Amino acid sequence: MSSKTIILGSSGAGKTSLVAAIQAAAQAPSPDRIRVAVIDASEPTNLLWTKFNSMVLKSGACPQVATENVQGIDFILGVEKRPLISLGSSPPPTRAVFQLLDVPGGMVLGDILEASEQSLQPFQQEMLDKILEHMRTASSAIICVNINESRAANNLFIYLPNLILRAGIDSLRWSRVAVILTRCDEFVLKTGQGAVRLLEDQMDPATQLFKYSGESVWRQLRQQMPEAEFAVGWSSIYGFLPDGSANYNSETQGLLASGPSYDPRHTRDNWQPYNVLDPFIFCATGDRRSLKRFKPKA
Ligand SMILES: Nc1nc2c(ncn2[C@@H]2O[C@H](COP(=O)(O)OP(=O)(O)OP(=O)(O)O)[C@@H](O)[C@H]2O)c(=O)[nH]1
Ligand SMILES: [Mg+2]
Repeated sequence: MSSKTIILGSSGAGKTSLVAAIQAAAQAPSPDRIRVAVIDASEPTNLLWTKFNSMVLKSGACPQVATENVQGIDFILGVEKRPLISLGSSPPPTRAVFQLLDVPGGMVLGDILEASEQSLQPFQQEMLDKILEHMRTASSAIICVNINESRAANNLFIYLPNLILRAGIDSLRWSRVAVILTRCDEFVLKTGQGAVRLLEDQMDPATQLFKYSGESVWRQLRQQMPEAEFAVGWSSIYGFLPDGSANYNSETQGLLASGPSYDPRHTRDNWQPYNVLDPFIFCATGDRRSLKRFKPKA
């Protein structure tokens, strides 16, 4: 199974963070019968993961600098579905091969798409060409939306139709589109212990998404890719504590325990990224896990 995937989203939507948290998420206990392990990763991908994990352990926070160039993230996950009742040996894990392209949201969904072709710097043109090529050959897309930002700040919805047009209306072959409402810890921070329950039981992610994006952008995508499956869900790299409250401290902009008396043991015991693997598993296998299917009206 393989998934060539493009990750899109405005600057600060949390694309790079989502990708950086994959290894930590794979090491955390699985919430359902699917167990995921990293089998292999390219050198730059390993470096991204190692830096991210050690930064979270050392300081309890993981600020990312804005991505400046397109970055290939390549890895293989082993995805194993444990049987309900174990009868001897379980089937071997399925290998899911990922070739992702992380994109600098600020530069692409803004400066580059606004400029005329003639005025693009050579490095910008090269970047745009790489992105369009990856979009054309990808089998799926992950679209990150920072659910805490106002609609105006989510430039994505202004520029996505233009980007798709440039890739070529008939040349996209995405069979799966995962829309991820990122930074959901901040979104329900004030709810305290009921935060996770509020997200999972009382908030429909598709309804929240449409409040930001409207439906027309998804309608357009669906018309171009009638076979594609669309799914939407929440994610958080900081995650939630066992009592259901967000493991996030808005003052330090890190894990709840970050700050002057930070103790890495707290992170080791409590840090569990939330739904971070789900878009990747969905893109590679079609298993939606926490994601909900949504059908933009045709
Ligand atoms: N609270 C919270 N903050 C997050 C989360 N994910 C990312 N962030 C923060 O959001 C900021 C932006 O994250 P990035 O991953 O750099 O965003 P990006 O989409 O890659 O942005 P560009 O590279 O500029 O396109 C960083 O400071 C992250 O620490 C999350 O799940 N929860
Ligand atoms: Mg980035």
